[in-house]
Amino acid sequence: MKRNEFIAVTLMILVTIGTIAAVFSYESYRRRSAEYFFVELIARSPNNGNWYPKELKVPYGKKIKLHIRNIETVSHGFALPDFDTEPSSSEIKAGEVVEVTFVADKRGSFPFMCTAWCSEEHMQMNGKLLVE
Ligand SMILES: [Cu+2]
Repeated sequence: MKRNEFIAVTLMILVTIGTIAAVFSYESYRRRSAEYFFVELIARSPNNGNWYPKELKVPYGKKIKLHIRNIETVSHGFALPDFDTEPSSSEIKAGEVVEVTFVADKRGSFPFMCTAWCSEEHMQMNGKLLVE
């Protein structure tokens, strides 16, 4: 085999192995993130539309990852008292996103609410989590 041929064959083998390795590592990364059911939640004061969506539907038995985005200029908070969330309660500063995880290990309808005094209508800033 000529030297150039040898180099070309070696390169082809390396590229093939590299591609296969990349596909497998991407697959395993994808599977790991699929362990979680992702939910986006937007925090707004009641006079500005309230939580969006106000009813969150999640599948029973799954690990849930909530991304809560505060699109306002005041701080909000989040609590879901019927579940063992991590963290147990959060402050969501103006413009920030926080991540809350928990296992949806109970079926039914459960309240979530704002835990920061954000406006006169603060007490109405609540929503429902539906686990089905
Ligand atoms: Cu609030």
